[in-house]
Amino acid sequence: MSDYRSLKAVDPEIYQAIADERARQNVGLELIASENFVSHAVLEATGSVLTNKYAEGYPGRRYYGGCEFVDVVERLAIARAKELFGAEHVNVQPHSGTSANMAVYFGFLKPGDKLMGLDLSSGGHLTHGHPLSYSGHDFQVIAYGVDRETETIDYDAAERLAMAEKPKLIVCGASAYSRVIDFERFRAIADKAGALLMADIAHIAGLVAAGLHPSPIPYCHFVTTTTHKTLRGPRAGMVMCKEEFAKDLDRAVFPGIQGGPLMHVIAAKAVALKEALSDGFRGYQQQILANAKALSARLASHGFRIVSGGTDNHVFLLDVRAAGLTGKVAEKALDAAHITVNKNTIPYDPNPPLVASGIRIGTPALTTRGMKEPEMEQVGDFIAEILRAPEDEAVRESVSGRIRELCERFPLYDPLM
Ligand code: DSN
Repeated sequence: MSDYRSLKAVDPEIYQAIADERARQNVGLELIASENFVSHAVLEATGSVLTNKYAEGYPGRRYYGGCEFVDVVERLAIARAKELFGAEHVNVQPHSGTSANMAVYFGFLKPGDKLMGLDLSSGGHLTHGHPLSYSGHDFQVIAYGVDRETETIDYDAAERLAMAEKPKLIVCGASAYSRVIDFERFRAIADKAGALLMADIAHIAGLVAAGLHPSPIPYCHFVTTTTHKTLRGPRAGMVMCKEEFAKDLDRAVFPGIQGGPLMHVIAAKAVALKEALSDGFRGYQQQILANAKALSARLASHGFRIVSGGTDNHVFLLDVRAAGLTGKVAEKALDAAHITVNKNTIPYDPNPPLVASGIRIGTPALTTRGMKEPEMEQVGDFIAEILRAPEDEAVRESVSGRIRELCERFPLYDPLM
């Protein structure tokens, strides 16, 4: 070769965009519940020469030569995931949570089969049967929801639905749900209805790994997850299952729905899983929970309604109608002040998803920066100030300045990295 020039020299535009994004991450308050900041070690693995390697197949059974080192990587990732979650079988190749879910559907359902999942507007995910996703396109979808009063999953109604419809697969798990999910109850419903059960723990995987949310592993035939949310790994997915489904699951991932695995990302997953097995991870997850409680309580003290009255996990939904706003306006106003959240429908929302009546707030990323309850109270005050005066430039300037100072106290990535 060899072009040893730096990214800056080869492609200054991309270099600059990355530098700008690093600065944005450093100086803003990241409250998107599904985002986090990975360690330098995870970043290093993600940016490694493993990106060059084709490795279709599985360790020891590849369709390409030269796989001896990537086999080491994938075996380590699998072993660590098994140990962390207590799973019988793990496939670490899914590129994302969406492909992890797709692998289970592809492997164990036929087009037209009945799939039962949590409705998007109740906090479910697109891949749990939304009509615009492959999951809603290929399967006959039956959606369960949350109770209008408690805004928590209505297990009795879900059971009645399952008994009436007899789905082939029930999906439990959520993208915007702040309460504990009762996997044992779901298993009882699935058994009664003769269904398979899949838990999608993309959001709560770190809490489950740390023993701070009940584990779905004993109850579910399949457990899917992303690796980049509370688990704090690279952007990717993973599937766990009982041994009896292992062969069909692996075939569904490759060659069913994917080709070559992203070995650099699998290496980064292995690193993140090692971090999750290390001392300190449980404390980190405990702080995520404490921070979510502190932040939601502070916002409630400012007169905002928290959906379902609070949170048991890393996330909560804030009903912004109290400030006369929509989620869309709130997201934009907060973004302008360097507070990043996403608009989100709330249960039985009168507004469509692109407008929404709420915002979703999560604490994993700020917790990674080292922020604790006192900082959460400050952050709650910043959010309330902005939402009360979303158009006021003086307020925005003032809050942004205080956010800059706060972020400087909790540095993230080395600016020269
Ligand atoms: N987009 C993710 C989230 O924000 O929850 C789920 O795919």
